[in-house]
Amino acid sequence: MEISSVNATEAELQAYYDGLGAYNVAPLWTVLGDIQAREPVSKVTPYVWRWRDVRPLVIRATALVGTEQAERRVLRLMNPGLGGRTATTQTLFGGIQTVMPGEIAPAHRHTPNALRFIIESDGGYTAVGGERLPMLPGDLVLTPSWEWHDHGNDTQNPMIWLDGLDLPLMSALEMTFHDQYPEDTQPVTESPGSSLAKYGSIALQPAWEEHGPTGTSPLMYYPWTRARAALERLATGEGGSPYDGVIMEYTNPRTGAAAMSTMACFIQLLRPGQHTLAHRHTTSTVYHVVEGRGSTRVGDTVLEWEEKDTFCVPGWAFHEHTNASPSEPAYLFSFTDAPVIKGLQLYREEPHPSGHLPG
Ligand code: 1HN
Repeated sequence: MEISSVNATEAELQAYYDGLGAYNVAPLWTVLGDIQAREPVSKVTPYVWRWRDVRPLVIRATALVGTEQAERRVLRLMNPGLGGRTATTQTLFGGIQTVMPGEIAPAHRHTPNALRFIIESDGGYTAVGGERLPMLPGDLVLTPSWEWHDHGNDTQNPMIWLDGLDLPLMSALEMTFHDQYPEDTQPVTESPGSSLAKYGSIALQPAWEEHGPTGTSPLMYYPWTRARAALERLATGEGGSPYDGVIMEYTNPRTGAAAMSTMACFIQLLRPGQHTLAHRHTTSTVYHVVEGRGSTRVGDTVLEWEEKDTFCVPGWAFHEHTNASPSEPAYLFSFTDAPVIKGLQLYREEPHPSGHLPG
């Protein structure tokens, strides 16, 4: 037996191809090169959404639409490579949400998992599991799949935060269910601080509760004061990762696994002047600059960032970070699709062969 070779004329081939569409069939061999690329080629463009541009747009929206018109007043961070899809990377969505003084965003639940990383606020809350969780700058609040959640601003100043959702993944899976709560707000059944007291006390966990396997964290609130203190403490001793500096993951305290079933969340400190080595991995990432300024080189693109900017890095793209300040640490929050990629046993990671990207 041998590999066969048949020589049809162009006209014969074209006539054949033209006749296929009517039966909803199409040749694989004309597209196999695209389908079977040697490695993933992401359509995601590395991109920075600058706070100095986005903040005025977000504030302007508050004068134009209320939470009556916009159940969630969110500006979507649209990846320029994804052709108008509601997507910041191919699996992750980032948006900037505002809740103005006196406003509430009514209670609902949906299958997409969501996280909130607070950018500006004096207080206010997201209610989840019957508890009103605080939302101060740098805090991380989780609203996992199918949990009722409502947001409220009982302060004098705007609340602005980064929403992180697995929306593009859920749309690809056609797995979006959504439900409206019969009231604007869910009843408050837990006292302030309950989630943190129960699940956030170092490695102590309530012993009377069932510890069944759970994909999502029972802890819904990770305060900035603790995250920052943990990083600062570690930065005095540990070298951290050569690719990410001192980086810690927000975990599910019961299992040590990622905070949510589809998204992993991280906080990292880049030391003054630190220039990390380059690597790549099959997870994509949305970053938010909590403090500091610097740049992230992604392939031959340089993303310059400063405080409150949000940027994305596609999967399987080499990237390295630089903290531009000689005296101050930079703090980056990020979320990735790692639980999905790792759960499907598709995680790969490799260092750049030269250590750093050229340029
Ligand atoms: C949503 O429900 C929220 O609950 C935020 O705050 C952003 C983006 C797309 C679809 C639903 C929220 C969202 C969202």
